[in-house]
Parts: sequence; C-alpha cells; structure tokens
Amino acid sequence: MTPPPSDVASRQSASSQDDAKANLDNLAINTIRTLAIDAVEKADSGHPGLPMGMAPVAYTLWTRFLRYDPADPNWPNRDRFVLSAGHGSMLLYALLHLAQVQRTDKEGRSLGQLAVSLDDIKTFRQLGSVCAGHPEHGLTTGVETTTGPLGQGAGNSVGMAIAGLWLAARYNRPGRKLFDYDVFALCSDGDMMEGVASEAASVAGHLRLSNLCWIYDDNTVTIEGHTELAFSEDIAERFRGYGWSTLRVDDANDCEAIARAIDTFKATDDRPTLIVVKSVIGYGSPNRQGTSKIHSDPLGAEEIRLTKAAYGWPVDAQFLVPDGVYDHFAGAMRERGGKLRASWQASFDAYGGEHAVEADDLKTMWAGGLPEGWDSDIPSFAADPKGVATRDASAKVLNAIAPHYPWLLGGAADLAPSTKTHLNFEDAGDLEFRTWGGRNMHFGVREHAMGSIANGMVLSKLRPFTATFLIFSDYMRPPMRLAALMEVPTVFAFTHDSIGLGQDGPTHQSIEQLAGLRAIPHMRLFRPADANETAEAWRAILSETEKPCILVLTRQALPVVDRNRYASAAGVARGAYVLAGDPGETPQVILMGTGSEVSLAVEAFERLTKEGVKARVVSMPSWDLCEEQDKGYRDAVLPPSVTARVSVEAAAPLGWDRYAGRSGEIIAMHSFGASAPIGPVMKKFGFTADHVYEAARRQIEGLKQ
Ligand SMILES: Cc1ncc(C[n+]2csc(CCOP(=O)(O)OP(=O)(O)O)c2C)c(N)n1
Ligand SMILES: [Mg+2]
Repeated sequence: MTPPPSDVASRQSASSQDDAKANLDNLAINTIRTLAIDAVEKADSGHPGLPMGMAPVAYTLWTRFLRYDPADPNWPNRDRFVLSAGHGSMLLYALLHLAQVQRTDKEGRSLGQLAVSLDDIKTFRQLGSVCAGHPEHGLTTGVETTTGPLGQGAGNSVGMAIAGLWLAARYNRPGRKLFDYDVFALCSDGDMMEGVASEAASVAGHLRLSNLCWIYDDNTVTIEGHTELAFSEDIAERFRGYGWSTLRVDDANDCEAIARAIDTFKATDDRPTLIVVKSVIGYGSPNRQGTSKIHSDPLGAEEIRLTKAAYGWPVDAQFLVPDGVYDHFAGAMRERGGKLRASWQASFDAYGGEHAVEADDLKTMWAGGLPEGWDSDIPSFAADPKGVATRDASAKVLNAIAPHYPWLLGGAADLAPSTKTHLNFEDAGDLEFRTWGGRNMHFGVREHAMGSIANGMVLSKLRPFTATFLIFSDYMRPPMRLAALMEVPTVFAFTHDSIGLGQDGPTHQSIEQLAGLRAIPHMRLFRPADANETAEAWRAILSETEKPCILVLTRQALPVVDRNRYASAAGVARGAYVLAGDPGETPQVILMGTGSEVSLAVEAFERLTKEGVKARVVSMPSWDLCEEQDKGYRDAVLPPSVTARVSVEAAAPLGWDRYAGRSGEIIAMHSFGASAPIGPVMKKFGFTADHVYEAARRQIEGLKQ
C-alpha cells in the first residue's frame, strides 16, 4: 500500500533532519579534534591523541546526557565530568569552549566572559593562559579538579560520588531532591594502571556508588608503545571483581552505542559502572597507524593536512569552529541543563521556606564558610605533668567540634582506634552503603585513595579529614600535593609522629616526613606541643579556607603545659610564639622545638633559669604560619641578635638551620630510629632534657659542638 503523499513528505523531511543532525554531530566532533590538533601544534607541545580518539564519546556525553548549565558552572547539583587523563587537556578545553561555559570568579559570580575562549585555546600552554598544559582547578572555570598525575582524577571522582550520596542523604527531603548528580570520569590506560585508581575503584565497588561512571579509553597505547609491553590483565574482569557493572563499546565513533551504554549506567542503581570504549588513538595519516609515539607529540604540518583531509575539513583552516556548531553544542547543553537548573533553583527556594536550617547550612557550605558556633565547645586542658597524648587531645577536640559542624566528616585508613579520629557523638554514624549520611568513613588500608577521595569531597564543598600514621603520609603524598596546588582545605591528620612511637621500630618511625611535608608550597603543617596547642591547631586548621592542613600528633603522652605559668596556646595562631621566658627581655639563649620535644626544652629552661640564665623557649608548631607573620613579630620571637640557639625535634634536621642559625645546635635525627620502648629510644637518639640543657650551656659559652 502506498502511503498518502503527506506522510511521505514528512518522512522525507524527518530523514533529511536526521542527516542534518548527523552532519552537525560530525562537524562538532571534528571541531573538538581539530581544535586540539591546532592548539597542540601551535604550542608545539601537548597530546592530541586522546582528544582525537575520545571526541565522539565526550561529545555524546556532554550534549546528550550531562546535566550541566553552561551559564552556571557551579550549580551544586551539576553532573561532574572529570578528565582523569589530564594529558588530554585540550579535550576538556574544547568541550568547555563549545559548550560556551561562562567564566566565574572565586565566589562563583559570572564574569560575562567565556571560561575558555578561542583566544585562550590559541594560547594553550603559554604563560598566563587558562589553557594550562594539564587542567588546573581554580585556574579555569569548569575544571572540576586538577589532573595530570594519572589516577588522581579517578580517585577524586569517587570522592565526588560519595559526596553526592552524602549530600542527598543529609539534605534531600520528600519532593525536594536537591542532590542526585552523577559523576563521570574519563580514564586512560595509564589511569587503569595506577594503584590509586585501583584502590579508589575498590572503595567505589564496596560502597556501591551507583552515581559513578568511569569511561575507559581502551586504546591499547601508552607512551612507550603498545600496552602489550606492560599491561595484560583483563580490566573489565578486574572491575567486576570490585563489584562494578562493566559495559563495552566496540567503537569510540559509535555515538549510539555510547549513548546506550550511558543509558544502561543511568538505569543501574546498585553499583558503579565502567564503560570500556575501544578506540584507535588519534593518528594522522594511515602510515602512522600502529606507531606509538605520535599521540604524545604535535602531529606536524603534513600529518595535520592529511588528518584534516580525512575528516573532510578545510586543510588550511586553523582553530575553525564551523557555522552552527556553537548553536548545536551549547544549545543542547543550555536547553537541558538550563531547564534542570531553573527547576532545581525553584525547588531550592521552596526548600528554604520549609527547611530553613538546612538551607542555611547549604549556603554556608557552598560559600566555604563555617557554621555558627562551630568552635563553642572546644575544650581547654588543665595542666598535667603526666600528660595527654596529642592524639587523645585531638580526639576530644574533634568530637567537640564535629557536632556543630555538620559537613565535617572523615576517617582513617584502618587506623581509627590508633589515630583516635572516630567521631563518637550520638548519631555520628558510619558512612556505608545505604547509610550515606554517616560521618565516619572507613577508607580501608588505602592511604593513596583516601587522599584522592578526600580531595573529591572537598571539591564538592564538604570538609573531609583523613588520618593515618605520619610515616604513611609517603603513601598519600600525591593527593596532598594536589590539594595544595588546588588551594582546597582538605585536612590530613597524622599520628605516631616520630621515634617516640617506640616499639614498632624504624619502619614506622618517621624521620624525613616532616621536612618533606613542610616543603610543599601552600600547605599548612601543625605539630602541636601539648593538648592545648592541639586544640588551637584544630581551630586554626578549620578556619583555613584555601589551604590544606596537616596535623601531626603523638602516640605518647606529653605533659600539658601549665598555661598560668607559661604563655597561652593562642600563640599557635601565629605559627611560633614565646612559650617560656620573659618576652620583653633579650634572652641569653633560645631553645626551640615542636611537638613532643617542646617539653624537653621547657625542662632545660627551668634548670637554666634556676642557674640564673635568661633563657627562652619558642614553640614552633607551624613554620609556614610563622613565616607569614610580619618581620617585627618574627624578630621579637627570635631576636636576630641572639645567636645562642638550640633546636630540638625528633626528625630530620633539614630546615632547622634557618632558625638555629649558623652557630646554633640542632638536635635532630640523623639516622633511622630503632625498635624499643620509648624511654631507651628517645635517650639513644639524644632527645632528653639533659641533652638540651647541655647544648644550651655550650651555646652560651659559644662552644658549638
Ligand atoms: C603518575 C603519572 N605518571 C606518568 C605520567 C606521564 N604520562 C603522561 S601520559 C602517559 C601515558 C599515556 O598513555 P595513556 O594513559 O594510555 O593515555 P593515551 O596516550 O592513550 O591518551 C604517561 C605515562 C603521568 N602523567 N602521571
Ligand atoms: Mg592509552
């Protein structure tokens, strides 16, 4: 039967609309590819391969699925897109550009410019460009996290997914679903090889994070060549072992297959999803197929012409965005994301009327503020010569703060009974599968992922803390460094901070860790000397909005300094302060230290004072904070004219010369420690009041040993 003429016409027009759409799809995908090619070529550095291979996948995800309003890139319920394979940064810049994402300031106000303009793309990898070599959060609006060290973005995405479920559990109300966002991470072979991604995937599988989707670019090529060289496990099988749902897309260019996989992810409500996408890494001419190096280098003029010809692109055009592409790409994002955001906003406004306290909390959280009264119950500790371990003092302080700070949450890498970071107030609860709103996290023995996950949470505006032994900071340095680079206030607590931990011995006794951590720019480190300094350290740490902080605590008890006799612990806020001795009087000798060794200095000070020596003890819990004080203050605490100085810290000496000076005596660790009870260990390595006293005597006599 012949259909009526009008029907034929409408079918014809439907199919020509389909053709036009397919054309626009291709045009947009090839725009992403050619922008990446041209930017890398102009910079003469960068990786065009990933953007070329993954353009159709990213295009499909962004234009058809991502719930993201380019006009409000900070919308709290936006889907997150994390480019874990940060070397493919041009992919992200091209996406942000084509989506016409608006640039915002630190407070999230629109600046009336594009987050990434075409001119920005033309300055890829140049000084001052928002298109840095690898995506940098804070530098470029829309970059959800800083990536480049492979595996980190994958780890961050797990923290973002946890944050989404935590926020939903805490703040969603019947009929008011404020939080239901998904987190997508694009991962490469390198991400899949890195241990941190495996740890994080294991956590995600355990927690059954069904709002998490990793898209794995299975292009079988890394820098040194084919992955056969070094990587032969069945990755999907591995992830099934972790408890993930795994899907496969055989051709990265098959947008419909990609869309079906994302649909399946969205319909999966009991586990995270890995989509393994087979792709051929972006090559230029066919004769380069199979070579390995090309993806990490600019293509070169000839390759570019051949590649553009293969895409049906004008071979000489550069940084070309053909007519219709912006409307098509940004239009699709705006259409879906704008509507979703507007209805979310209406819902949030109504929520404010119904749940004023929660709405205020959320606003404070999003602004990076502190809840009112958060520090009202911070205890102060009475003088006690027998003392309290700073980890125990910390437990009391943390548990006095956390009930007033609803979005402060965290945990340890299986050491909470030792780090004393468990939140034990009523209703604190455990964050587990289905009890998403818990405040106690259990990272398992996965320090590296713990740091990455915490960073993902802090990027979602929560206030996470982590905890383990100081020695294992070595296992989580990369995310700590990235928190500093991103200027986000993750809190990293560490206990068992020196040879003072005793019998576990040198494998567990940190030596060079303090120096190494102090060397990280834009990081704050506190090593409090007693219980009251610990309380002040927590106060300073949680007041910090733009710096990650490290809190270094003891396992062993330390005397609680008598604050009626000596200076107030409020001096912690200035990094270093005169603890003992008349601050108005120029001392004959300065004794300085941090943490557990400060009490040795105080003992030596008492002996010197009895003998008529004018001595001073300077407690220096935070070097970096001390360095930020004005010169007047620093010189008042450590008068330059006083060169008789002794420093004491049970750690590597690196850095102490700055304070002890050329002629001062540095009592420090020059070797690994030893396995024995604390008494003999401290004595063997010279951490006694007698030793400090003798050094002070030598200094006064000008006899440097
Ligand atoms: C932790 C870490 N180690 C090494 C590198 C250097 N690096 C950059 S890309 C890359 C591997 C590239 O292969 P793959 O991850 O498969 O990405 P593709 O080239 O396929 O896009 C390496 C080793 C890095 N960025 N991070
Ligand atoms: Mg690869």
